[in-house]
Amino acid sequence: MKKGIIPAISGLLAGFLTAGVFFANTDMGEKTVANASSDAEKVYVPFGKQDEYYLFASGGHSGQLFVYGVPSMRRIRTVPVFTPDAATGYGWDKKSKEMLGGYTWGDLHHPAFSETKGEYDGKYLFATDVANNRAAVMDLKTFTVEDILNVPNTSGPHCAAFVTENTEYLFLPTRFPVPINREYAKLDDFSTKYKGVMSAVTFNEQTKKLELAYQVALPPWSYDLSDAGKKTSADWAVLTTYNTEEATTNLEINASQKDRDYIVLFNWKELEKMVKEGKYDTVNGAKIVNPAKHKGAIYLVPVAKSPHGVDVTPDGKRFIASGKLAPAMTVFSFEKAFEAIKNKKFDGEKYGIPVLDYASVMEREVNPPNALGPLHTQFDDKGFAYTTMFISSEIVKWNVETGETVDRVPVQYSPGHSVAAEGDSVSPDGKYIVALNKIAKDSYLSVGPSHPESMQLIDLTGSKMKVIQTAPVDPEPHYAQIIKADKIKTIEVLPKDEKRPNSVWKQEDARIERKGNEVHVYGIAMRSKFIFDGKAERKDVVTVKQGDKVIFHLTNIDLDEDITHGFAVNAYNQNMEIQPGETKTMEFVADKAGTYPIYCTNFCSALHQEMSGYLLVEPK
Ligand code: RUQ
Ligand code: CUA
Repeated sequence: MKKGIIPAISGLLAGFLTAGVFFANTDMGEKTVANASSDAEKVYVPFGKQDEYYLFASGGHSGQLFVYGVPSMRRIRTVPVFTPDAATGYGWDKKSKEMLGGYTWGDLHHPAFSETKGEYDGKYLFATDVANNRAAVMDLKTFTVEDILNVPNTSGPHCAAFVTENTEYLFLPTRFPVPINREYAKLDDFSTKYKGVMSAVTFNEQTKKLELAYQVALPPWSYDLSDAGKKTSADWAVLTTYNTEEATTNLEINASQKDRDYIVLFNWKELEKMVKEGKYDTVNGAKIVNPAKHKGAIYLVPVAKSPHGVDVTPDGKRFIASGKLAPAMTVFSFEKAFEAIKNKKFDGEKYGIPVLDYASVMEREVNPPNALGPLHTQFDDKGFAYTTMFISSEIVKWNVETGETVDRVPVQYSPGHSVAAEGDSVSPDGKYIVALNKIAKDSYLSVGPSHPESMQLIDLTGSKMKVIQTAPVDPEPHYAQIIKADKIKTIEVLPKDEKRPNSVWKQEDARIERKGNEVHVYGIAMRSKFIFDGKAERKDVVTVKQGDKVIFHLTNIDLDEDITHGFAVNAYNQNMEIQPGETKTMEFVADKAGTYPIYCTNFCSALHQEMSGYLLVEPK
């Protein structure tokens, strides 16, 4: 059965993987040097003009999302998602503080746009947190996070997020198997008590909430990368696995023992049906499907050991796996897989899940000469695939139909992912691809031992691929998605809504109400003052007693583009931003007596320095 699986030259390659970056590119030909004039023109976006695309890059363990313009590669925004951010006060105001749930960091991988009929629809962006098992949704009207969901029974949803063709689900398979409910269990009981839980999450556009729909108890393996099917394969999705050896220590060696791991191929429509029919166990409120008990939705496809990326072609006909420890990409056919399932071409079972016969599903193994460390594949509009080579530091362009290599371009250095314009949709644009490099080494002015990493913009429109721009990114770029700029419809000013709870729109309505030991301030921020009490002589002063809970509800009544106010309480560790037309709430206990200046942190007018007031806390 193992015949046909790419021979693993794992000892050698494993050595390259760890040592790879040191020789990366030295034997791969010339270093890319942009041609100063013609390339500069291609990336120059003159003042008054805008970039053609937005690129949303994962901020990794900063827990944030970075927004760049393409082709200029200028960073235009940092959107805090899983980590508090002083620049926007994210994590201090009531809503964001509650969403973050006490966590002070996150590890954001793999952003994914919402889709309609397989096209990015420009409405939402989803992301997951490998550090603390969360999923988030960002509203692209405001570039702010709407909801964060804590996902139970899972640890490190690296293999996410990927959305189905009409954003029915986003899936979060686990990287680290853990017992259900993360209960204590000895590592000796790994194979019986630990599970690789995959979660199906839905997003409700009305309530703007993420919800856990169901989970699947997969074998106790590590799930790495994933992709949803498209068109004829739209009901299906694929995940790569590693450590099917079930090693519990020294994974570097022990998780690479077998010649093969698997791709999990599953039908989410079928799973949805099973859940509707009650074919699940309820554990702590989560509906968990057991694939050994309820068959017909999940299959395993053998693949060369320790695969990393798996990517579905834009036409939905194939999925391509890349191997960290195999020097090749393996092309599989969905159609062949469906046939094999129909004809029960199985090669045994694992944990009750049928294993499909490799030769019946595999179409070809693609092995470009001297290309080492294939990780991820993207696509253009002409049937070409672009695979990043971590070890040989290049992007290889190849023909999906024939497997033939057509072009290759060195990048600086060690690309993990790359991202093509509209690359994960059913219709990639084919104009640009950006290499997301893990190592920038000598690319920028040195800032000491730790360097920023880099993203390199590659022009795909000429006869040869060409690097035409580079931008630092810090920390390392995990994944990114690129969307046509005109698909995103932001709002510049939040609508004046007099019925919005706690909002105040007229200065005379600003007031301070005491309820027991709670002090509620219904105030206004405007150029260039705070009004907490519209009837008081000193309208910008709040006086409370030590131990009181103070609740500020502040509305920015400047309905003007880019007039954002800040609200900070000096020496009280409180800070938030209030965007034009927005109402924000901040609450804290005034446990320190004394005199505390309040000031606006966002430069908003010539008299911004005058936008201040006082919080007076009378001693007990
Ligand atoms: S992974 S370098 Cu976090 Cu996306 Cu492949
Ligand atoms: Cu408001 Cu500065």
